[in-house]
Amino acid sequence: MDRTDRPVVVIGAGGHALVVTETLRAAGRRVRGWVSNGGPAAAPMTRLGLESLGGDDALRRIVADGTDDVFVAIGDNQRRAAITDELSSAGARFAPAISPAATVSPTAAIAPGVLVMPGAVVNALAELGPGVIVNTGASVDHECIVGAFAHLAPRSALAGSVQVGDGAFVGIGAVVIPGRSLGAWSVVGAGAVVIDDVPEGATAVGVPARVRA
Ligand code: JB2
Repeated sequence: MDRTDRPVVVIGAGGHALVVTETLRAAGRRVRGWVSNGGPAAAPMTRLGLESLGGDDALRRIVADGTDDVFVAIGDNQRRAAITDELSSAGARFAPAISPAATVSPTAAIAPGVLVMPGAVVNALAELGPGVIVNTGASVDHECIVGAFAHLAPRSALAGSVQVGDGAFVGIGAVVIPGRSLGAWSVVGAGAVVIDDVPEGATAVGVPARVRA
């Protein structure tokens, strides 16, 4: 079976799982259902016509069976990283979820488990690590390097050659000028304008962005 013919099981059942499911479908993938540790009741995923396949026990069986690809659709960067690491060790295969309404350079390097949402732009020689989220309308310019499990929120923008550390979060509408670095697990607040490097684990907010004490 061609890899793109493999069904996909979405992990998570919240708002992030909704947008991941629609992106997978738009990219031509069949989503077989979802697994979550939150139970099937009232999950928004039912409104997309999907069913719960169970919780983490079901997920272990699905991975061991090997018929499906999986996509970790959990917005929290640490949780997404932890689950991905566990599933990688168990031999899971991770689908990409790249919207056909995004513009992705053929020279960009996209790791497994990356989400690129509609309206996003990923330019020449950019690198997106495993589990990165490039959310709706976000842009990643030439030669940016975005570390594993980072999240670029909607309409955020990285200018050329920005480096984003693992697990960093760039808030909605925030921008980063060329060549700056965001440390691992740092947070950039909504609408911030980053003109200086942001240290590892720091939170930077405002215009221009300042690290919060
Ligand atoms: O260990 C787990 C686990 N931890 C959380 N195993 C499994 N199988 N599922 C897990 N989950 C599931 O992830 C929860 O049961 C829940 O269904 C989902 C998280 O949903 P939540 O509504 O908390 O957030 P989200 O990740 O869908 O969306 C957040 O992040 C997005 C990027 C929100 O902030 C969104 O607004 C945002 N766009």
